[in-house]
Amino acid sequence: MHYRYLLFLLLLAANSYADDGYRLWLKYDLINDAPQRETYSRSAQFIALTSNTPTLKAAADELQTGLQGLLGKPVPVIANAGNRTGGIILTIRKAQALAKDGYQLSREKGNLVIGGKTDAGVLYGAFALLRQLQTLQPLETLPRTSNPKIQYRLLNHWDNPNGSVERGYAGESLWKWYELPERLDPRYRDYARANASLGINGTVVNNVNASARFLTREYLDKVAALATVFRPYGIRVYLSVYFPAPKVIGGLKTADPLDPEVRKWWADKTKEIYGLIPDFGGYLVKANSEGEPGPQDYNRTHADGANMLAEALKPYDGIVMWRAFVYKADPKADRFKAALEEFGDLDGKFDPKVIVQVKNGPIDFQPREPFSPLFGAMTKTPLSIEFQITQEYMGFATHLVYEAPLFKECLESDTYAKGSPPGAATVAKVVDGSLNNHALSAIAGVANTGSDRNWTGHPMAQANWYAFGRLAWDHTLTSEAIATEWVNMTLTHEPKAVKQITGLMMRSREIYVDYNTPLGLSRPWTGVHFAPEPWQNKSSRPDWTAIYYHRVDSIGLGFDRTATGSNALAQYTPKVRQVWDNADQCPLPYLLWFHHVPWTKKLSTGRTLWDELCTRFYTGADSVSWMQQQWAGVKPAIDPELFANVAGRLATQRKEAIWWRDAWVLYLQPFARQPIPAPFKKPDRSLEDVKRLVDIYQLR
Ligand code: GCW
Repeated sequence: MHYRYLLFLLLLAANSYADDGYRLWLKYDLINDAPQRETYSRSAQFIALTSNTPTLKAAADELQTGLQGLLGKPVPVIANAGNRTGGIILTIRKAQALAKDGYQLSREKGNLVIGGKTDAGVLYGAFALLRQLQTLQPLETLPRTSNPKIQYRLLNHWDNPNGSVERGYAGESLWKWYELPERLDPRYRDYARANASLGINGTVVNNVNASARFLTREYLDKVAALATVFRPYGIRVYLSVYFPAPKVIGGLKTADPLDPEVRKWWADKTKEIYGLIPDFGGYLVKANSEGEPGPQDYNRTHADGANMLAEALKPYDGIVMWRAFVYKADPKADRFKAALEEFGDLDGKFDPKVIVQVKNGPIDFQPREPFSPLFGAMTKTPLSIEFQITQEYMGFATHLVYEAPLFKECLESDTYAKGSPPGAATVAKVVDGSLNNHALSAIAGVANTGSDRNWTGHPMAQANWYAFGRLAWDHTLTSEAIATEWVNMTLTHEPKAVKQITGLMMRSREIYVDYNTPLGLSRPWTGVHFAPEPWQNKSSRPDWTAIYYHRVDSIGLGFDRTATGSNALAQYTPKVRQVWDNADQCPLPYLLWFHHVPWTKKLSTGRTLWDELCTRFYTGADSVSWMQQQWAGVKPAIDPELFANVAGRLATQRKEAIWWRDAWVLYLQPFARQPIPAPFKKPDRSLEDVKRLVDIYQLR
């Protein structure tokens, strides 16, 4: 049989396998557009490697696999292009326009050149070229230069030594601690490829609620083994540390950060780590937060703790990421204000190797939060932003919520820090270091990956990993452009279907907010965080109840954070305050974050608060049917297994959206003492029915 024919049959067979989602967006299936294939093929007759570093080899490998799949023809890797033309050249270059990790795609002397200032830059360029082809963009759009806007682009894994993942909904941990360091699961490499394809360059492999075990030699060997797999892909490993480790595993009597023996312990431990992992990235710390120990146990400050670790890292190229997620069990306090109250005075007191890592919002990864006031207030300290990719408060792995609009909403928020004009001091500009001229810049996403074959449980949740990575590289990309890319690479090229799915994704977060926490409601409390349980009023601490957050009473709903209430608004710059301070002008998405609003108050929509809430709950839940219809409409363009997976999850989402709507309206109605407005119908179950459902879901 002619080899071309055989190849064709093989590709056909490969493409007709049911899609289990394992390949993520790196699908590399044959592209269906013959002229496009032809143009690219002419420019991809060989791949020339100008040097043989592991990272350049990884780039060549990826291109070879990718092009073979996409173009349906083998592409040889050669050592030197010599005078040959019509190929791809991978090379390090010193171009002015290139920042560290940046890449340049250009056409030079009959070849396609992928240049980077570093090996990693070339690798990112190789992925960019593949993306260009996967999204069917013509080669004519070259040359192109792209530099990352943020230096440290990290995933944070909340993975435990026993294989469980805190707030993980896609199976167990990816890391098989009991097999490491001897066996390296091939999946580690695919994990690294996926991240490198986005420009993610670091991974914190263990939970911020950290076990001291990770700093023992036994576990460091395991972590070092992971690092060997990640290294060629430009990914450095980091560890979350348990602050009292010097006591727990070091046998010291104290973990006081100002104690010389403790400092020496950390210096020695750090040296040991760098001996095993020469490119170790550094430490992430959750201290004096939710019961985790920290420097305050010794009457020291967060800065004392962070600076001690920075000192230990001084001889090496590593950083400290110190989390600002802190709040005390004070019944009179407003948790919203806690982080700035503890960190504000420390601004300017951190070692240059320290980045303070701040969650996007002041409370905790709610479906919508205002941006954290720290971003506008701490100008002397580099601040990293922490987003949560895993859907702790967003329906786990059953609800389809595309998160890019949430990420963007926060990044584009204006802090008006330092009296800046509109648009000059957005959260993005604080985080990328440009506003305050910081040398360090970082962004972190709490990973949604797990041992499920498709990595993220919900197939569409892959888009959230993807979107986080793309925005970490370039926060100016639009949510829609990212969704379009992802759909093209992952689901289908059929133009109508691409448009329809992108449209569905773009509306999904707003729909979720409507049936979950509309108008600025929030719903954290201690527990599994799946369904809203607005009636939850008992806990070991007041700020771990639901009533603490929504403040319902017979007069109205919402948390007064103006001067008549907790005055949390005073933590923002005056211009920001102005936007949110007045209940008549406050944008509706944030209303109940800042105001206790009477049930009968007329809102800008013309409806009363109660009627508006009901409208949102009901239309939100109904919109899930719209999502189902949209999905049903793209069936012919989608792999059947994947189609059925998403369709099934949407049906569950619909059921739960109605349940959650019912939970809220049935709970709130006795306070509002008003009927459910037409055309909506009163739920046909009772509050007791709904509560029982929640109990069942929480049975272990
Ligand atoms: O929202 C809370 C989560 C905890 C998490 C904590 C944090 C890792 O419910 O599971 O702990 O945030 O971010 O530290």
